[in-house]
Amino acid sequence: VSFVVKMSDKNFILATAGHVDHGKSALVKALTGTDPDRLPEEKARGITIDLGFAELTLDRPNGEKFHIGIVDVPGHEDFVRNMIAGVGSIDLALLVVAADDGWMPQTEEHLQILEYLGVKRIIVALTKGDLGKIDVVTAQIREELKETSFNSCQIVPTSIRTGEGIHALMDVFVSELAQLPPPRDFGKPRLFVDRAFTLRGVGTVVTGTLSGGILRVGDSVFVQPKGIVARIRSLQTHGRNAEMVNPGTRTAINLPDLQLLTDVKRGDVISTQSFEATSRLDVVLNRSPRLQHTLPVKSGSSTYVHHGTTRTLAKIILAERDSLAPGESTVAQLRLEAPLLAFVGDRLVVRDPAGRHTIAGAIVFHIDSNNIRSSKERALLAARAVAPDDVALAVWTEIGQTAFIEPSRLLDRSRFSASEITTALQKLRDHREIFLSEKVAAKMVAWRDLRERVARRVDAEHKAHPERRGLELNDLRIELNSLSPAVFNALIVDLCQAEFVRDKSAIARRVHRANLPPELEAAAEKIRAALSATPFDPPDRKRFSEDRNLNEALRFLVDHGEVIELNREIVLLRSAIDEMQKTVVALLSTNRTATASEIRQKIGTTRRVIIPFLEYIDRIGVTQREGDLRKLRDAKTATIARS
Ligand SMILES: Nc1nc2c(ncn2[C@@H]2O[C@H](COP(=O)(O)OP(=O)(O)O)[C@@H](O)[C@H]2O)c(=O)[nH]1
Ligand SMILES: [Mg+2]
Repeated sequence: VSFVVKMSDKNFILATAGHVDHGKSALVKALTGTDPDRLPEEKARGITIDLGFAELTLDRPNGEKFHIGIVDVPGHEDFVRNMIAGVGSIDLALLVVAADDGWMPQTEEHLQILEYLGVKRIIVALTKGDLGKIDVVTAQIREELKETSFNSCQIVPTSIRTGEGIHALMDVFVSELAQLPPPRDFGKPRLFVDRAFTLRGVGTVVTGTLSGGILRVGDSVFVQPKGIVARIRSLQTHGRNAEMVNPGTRTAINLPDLQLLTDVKRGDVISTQSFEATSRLDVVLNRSPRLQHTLPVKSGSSTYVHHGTTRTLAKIILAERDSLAPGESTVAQLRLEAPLLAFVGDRLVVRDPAGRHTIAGAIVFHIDSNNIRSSKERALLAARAVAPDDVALAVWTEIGQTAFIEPSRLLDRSRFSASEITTALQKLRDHREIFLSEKVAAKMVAWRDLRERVARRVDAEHKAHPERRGLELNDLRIELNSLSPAVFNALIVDLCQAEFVRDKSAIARRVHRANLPPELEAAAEKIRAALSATPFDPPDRKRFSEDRNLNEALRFLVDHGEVIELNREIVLLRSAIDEMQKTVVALLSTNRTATASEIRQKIGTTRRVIIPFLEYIDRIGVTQREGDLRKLRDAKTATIARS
């Protein structure tokens, strides 16, 4: 059978939910022809233990196709952990309630889990319709869902015995999926591994539901949280090879470089970027009002935190209270025993430390929570949990709590794309809320403070040293050593857009003109006199560094180009250098080449001076060294010199 996936096709993931024995797996088989119970133990016991998978392709009246990856979950209370792993990145849930049994404990628990995970839409299949009581149970389900966001969901009676409702259910799938946006692609694919196995001749294969972005054959991937690198040799979706796989697709990845279990196992995350895993998460923790007769969750208590297909023990620290009762929500920090690759906006399920009851849900609003400084900042960030799709809010609050940040790293671990974040940053810049350059984003108030601090410092330098060209950048860098080089450079560039200029290694007010104060004028005269007495063989520079005034005056003369520093010992008047250079050019224009000693004699200087001098004119591009000889660097210089 040739199978072509068209652009107009859409991929979605649907998962079952509901109490054990209510007919979930049988319904998946009736819908798809695939028995999702694949393990021998499942067949023997007639019960789903682990996740099962099937595929359903449905046509829309408009010719579009929906490819639905189905995840069948276990209903038994012992396997809720597996159930949570199956419903982590789904678009639609099929809540199964048997007509002969009605609403049962895991119907309830699964419903709460779906709510905690932010599932937006469900369909109820009222199974075993052949066993009666459809009206009664429909009324019961309506009553149970009354206070939830699913209160107007469709309830479809089905029976695998009579075939009733199977096609009606498919029609409802189509009408529901037609209303859903396609699974989000924000350029950060994550595949939460739900199976990892080895195939003979193929090697290690992992499977999972792909979310957040696209995977392609040949991609380098990271196995998180360990960060092991591997390459995708091939990709499959529902048994068919694919060059690339879209989000919302059941995906099998062949990663032959990896060793099963040591390198990769269920619960790991495959990503294409080397994101860091984190052990501390700031979350809004909420407890369903449906939880009755349960004890409050106490601050400091141990719990299981479920994320994607993994779970880890975690301590819950409530931010503003000692305990949390059903129906309440609060800001909390999760201190995880093992790091997770979590994104801002991710949803978590919290269970008791024995793994028997689901006690809360959580929305991650900040990762690496060590950075948060005050409870005020925490509250500001927590607003994200209320509006998880608000990229402007996310960006603004992130900037608010990081002094200076590289734009490409801002909210990299979030459910927003790089371009959404860039657009939000540019808007903030246009409104003058932030300073933004290629390498730095910062709150405008913080940036202005920094700019003013440097301005004051430059002004002080001008006042203290009017003879200097400005404040040495190296000195400033040391004073501002808490800034990263990128921030420092951005700051200097920004200052030099307006009132400031860079003058070699210093920064100065644009209007600043260095001048010698009267007390240094005499010292400068002394230096000029000493240097011009023997212009080609000047006194050692040390003579000018004994005295503070001489030192300052010399620095001024060097800054202004009146004196040239050949090295630590030798300084010459520019007029002397010019004359020496003219002599060299004239000599080399006629002779083409000359030795250092010939040049020295022609100029009438000493060995001490000639070598640093020649190196200097080499450096500035007048001459060029060839073994023991010097020649002019280019013919043009020679021509100009001759003419
Ligand atoms: N009479 C009747 N039995 C059903 C129907 N659907 C499922 N069953 C039976 O209910 C039992 C449990 O079904 P299963 O699919 O394993 O339930 P699950 O635990 O929810 O996956 C099996 O013996 C099925 O044959 C139905 O529509 N009518
Ligand atoms: Mg089952």
